[in-house]
Amino acid sequence: MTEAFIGLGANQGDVLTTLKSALELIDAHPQCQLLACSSFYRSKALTLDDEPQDDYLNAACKIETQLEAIQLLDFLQSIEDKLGRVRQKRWGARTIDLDILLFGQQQINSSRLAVPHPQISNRNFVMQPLLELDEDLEIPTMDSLKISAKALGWEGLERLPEEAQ
Ligand code: A4P
Ligand code: MG
Repeated sequence: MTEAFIGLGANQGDVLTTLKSALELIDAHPQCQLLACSSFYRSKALTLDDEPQDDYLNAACKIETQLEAIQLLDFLQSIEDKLGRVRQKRWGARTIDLDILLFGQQQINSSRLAVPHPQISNRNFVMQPLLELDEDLEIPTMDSLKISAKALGWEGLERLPEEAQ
């Protein structure tokens, strides 16, 4: 059994409903159990070009799974497909993106999978939800999550108010 953290992001369509559906689908897998989910956060889109994109909703969840990391990736991609993800350009707008942020303390660098997710330390919309789930979370490729998150701050990021969660 492995404890894993998954990042959820969406900026197209009915984003809150889509993210909640993804969480239900993850928990419905016989070999995945949803242990906890962070709040939902609104974040400015990080893009690779100048084309404007809608804000994202981001969150993270903690699961326990009997799957191997690559099987979890296949499963998460099947959920993305089911929820209408169309793969256009890299970092383009999307109905749903599910990233494996951490898979136990494993470090993986294969053609399909990089874990811990290489962008964690650059993204407050990933670090703040992770902190909410586990203040003392240890990430093998990073110094203290708490200190890195503090250094990055809250620019472009806000927690959705309680009534909108
Ligand atoms: N892949 C490698 N490692 C992983 C991993 N740990 N988890 C591979 C999931 N997938 C992983 O992903 C492309 C390929 O990455 C997959 O086929 C898988 O084999 P994709 O979802 O098709 O494309 P992508 O998401 O555009 O690319 P990438 O590089 O995964 O981007 P990111 O890091 O997911 O960033 N702005 C805000 N505010 N909020 C966001 O959530 N997300 C992105 C996408 C950009 N800007 C954003 C946000
Ligand atoms: Mg991705």
